[in-house]
Amino acid sequence: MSGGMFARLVDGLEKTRHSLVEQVRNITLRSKKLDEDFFEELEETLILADVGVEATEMLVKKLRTEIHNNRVSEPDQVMAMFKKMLTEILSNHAADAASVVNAAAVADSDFPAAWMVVGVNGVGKTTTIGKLAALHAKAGKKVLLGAGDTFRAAAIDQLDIWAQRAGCEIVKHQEGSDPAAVAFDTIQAAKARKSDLVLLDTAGRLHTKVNLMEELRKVHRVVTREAVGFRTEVLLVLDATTGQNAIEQAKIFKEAVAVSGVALTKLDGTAKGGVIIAIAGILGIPIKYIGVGERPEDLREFHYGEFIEALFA
Ligand SMILES: Nc1nc2c(ncn2[C@@H]2O[C@H](COP(=O)(O)OP(=O)(O)OP(=O)(O)O)[C@@H](O)[C@H]2O)c(=O)[nH]1
Ligand SMILES: [Mg+2]
Repeated sequence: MSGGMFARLVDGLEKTRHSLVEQVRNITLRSKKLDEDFFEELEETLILADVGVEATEMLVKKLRTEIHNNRVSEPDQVMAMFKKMLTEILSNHAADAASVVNAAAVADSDFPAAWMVVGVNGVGKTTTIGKLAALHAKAGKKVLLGAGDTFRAAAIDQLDIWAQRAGCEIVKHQEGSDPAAVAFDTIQAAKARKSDLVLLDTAGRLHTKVNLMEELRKVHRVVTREAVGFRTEVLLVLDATTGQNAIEQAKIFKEAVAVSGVALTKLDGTAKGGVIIAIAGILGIPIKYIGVGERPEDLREFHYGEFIEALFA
């Protein structure tokens, strides 16, 4: 990655760096010894940074063990351990994310692929599809979009604009039509046209609305049944600004449709980026993409090493 790109990542993570890394550093600087007060303060800070209760407990427990085993007594030695631990959590589930949409590193055998993009309203599904389409079209892939959000005419138009920008094709039906039928037609078209990558948009839905989740299952069934020979994946888009709510969403979407990866958007401008630790550590869903801005190049493949370096920069 070029220096400029890394600088943008560092910029995008500024608020999360402040709420997470700098706060923890402050505690280590302030504390005179590694006593109960220290661990309590640490716990509080991690929870405030949206790491979440479960992941925080796991982290603090690990840190205690590590501190004990290594006979660490100075608070200022803790920072390096903390960094190592975050790296471990993020690497656990990222190692297998040599994903199909990793345009640079992907093996040709990973194509053709059909990706269904899901998530609650306004998290950035359509934008993420547009950015992915641009990325892959540029890498020489034949991309086909499916306008599976038939809820609003504007949603179809929005995807259409992305298709034009990326210079790729799109399958669309009228507003109000059955999204499963769009999925079916998109996959048929992909087979006929020998597309490399299908990106199927879906309508935003509240994870708490049972009938809408049922509809999503139906779309997923159509995709998995029809996309024979395609590597099918379900990309869940989560909005980092929603913090812990993203975890609740992920749990429910995961039950409904076999989520295979996460795109965490809007990390720029939020202090709640600590949620990435909870997603990787507790949910165990690989994070494949992060969004740090609205420009196409602000959607980036997630690489844990680079992410940690930018966070601790
Ligand atoms: N700052 C920032 N904005 C983003 C990012 N990703 C998406 N957005 C913005 O989020 C808004 C919603 O994006 P959409 O792609 O329309 O979201 P959606 O999930 O398709 O929404 P629905 O179809 O209504 O459910 C847009 O204004 C995007 O520009 C990001 O990484 N950073
Ligand atoms: Mg949309």
